[in-house]
Amino acid sequence: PLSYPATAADYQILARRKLPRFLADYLDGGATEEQTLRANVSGWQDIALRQRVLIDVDNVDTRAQLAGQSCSMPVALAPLGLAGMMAQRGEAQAVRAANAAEVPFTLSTVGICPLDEVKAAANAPFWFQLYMIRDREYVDTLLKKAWNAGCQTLIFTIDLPLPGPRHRDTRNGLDSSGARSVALKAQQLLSRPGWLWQVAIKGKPLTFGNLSDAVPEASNLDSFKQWVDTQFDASVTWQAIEWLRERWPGKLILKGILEVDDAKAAVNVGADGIVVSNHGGRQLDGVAATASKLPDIVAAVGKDTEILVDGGIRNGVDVFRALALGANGVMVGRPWAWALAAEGQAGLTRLLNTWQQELKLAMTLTGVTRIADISAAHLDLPNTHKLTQAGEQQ
Ligand code: HOC
Repeated sequence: PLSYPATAADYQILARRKLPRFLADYLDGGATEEQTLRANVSGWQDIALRQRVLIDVDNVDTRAQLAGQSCSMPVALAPLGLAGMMAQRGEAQAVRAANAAEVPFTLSTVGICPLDEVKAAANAPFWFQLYMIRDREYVDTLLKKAWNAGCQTLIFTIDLPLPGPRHRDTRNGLDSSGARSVALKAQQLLSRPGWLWQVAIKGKPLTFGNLSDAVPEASNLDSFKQWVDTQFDASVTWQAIEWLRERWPGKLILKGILEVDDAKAAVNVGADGIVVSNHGGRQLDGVAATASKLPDIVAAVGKDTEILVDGGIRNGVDVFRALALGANGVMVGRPWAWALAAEGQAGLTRLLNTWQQELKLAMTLTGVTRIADISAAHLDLPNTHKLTQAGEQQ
């Protein structure tokens, strides 16, 4: 049965009440005017479904495979920087919730809990996300650590040659130009949840996951953020995939593809999958919503590679919409961190269960019983965008 809180919107409100403003804004915010951030959400909402009746939908199955892993539904938790600050030992709680809901969890390079802590908390393989930081030896070590922690899927984020302009972060002093002011720090300290107070009072250091060894003064958020922001390597090209392939024996998924030509290039370099993504509207404001870019990419490369999509997906019906446009699955970002911030592991498990129920309901009322059978035929698309089946444009 459904109960309150359950939706991403419920959890966003509760998360904002609990988190210090700089963290809530870091999570919620996007680049520049946040137009793409909003467009991502409305891009899905604008797609109508076709209600069908008197079809045998007694046995609807939401199960699917993502990167060869069996899941209760084709939804994976996206990598989120600093996610582990949204709740105490946040990523460890999140991986337990993901395991309970049987969906893959992705640990970010700039997460808080280190790989071995997440491994100890997990009872299924999780995914690791990579930023190509300038120190390649460190990247090499990270890849080995991730593989040894049982990660079989690497999500390589390719749309962050440098951090996007996040004005909320600048307003809150969480940017690469300098530390938060003393007044701001005091205000933020007063609004900290209990466990962050503990950190402040007892001087127990925050750890910065897998980067702890690499970052000078890594117990300090300001210096961590400044160091990280200088580490993104804007000189990375497609050749880096070859370098990665030599070092990563598992599946390789490229995250941050928005154009057909880049999707084709990803297939050509042998990626096992792609994530159609604009980084949740956090990088180049003004690029199109992922929902509007997905169909052309599916048409161009859908048969050759696994396609995930993220950005603005807020419920199980949005998951259905993405699958109907030809995605093999979705990655969810902010909603999982909202649920984690609001209610920890239990909240995230509940959010994921709600999404599964919503996906099942969408399948039931559109008359489709298996994930693989969801197609554009279940959407009420405007004539100009009509698809005969997933990936084939008229
Ligand atoms: C302090 C770490 O994916 C984001 C992240 C990347 C930035 C890392 C900052 O905020 O979009």
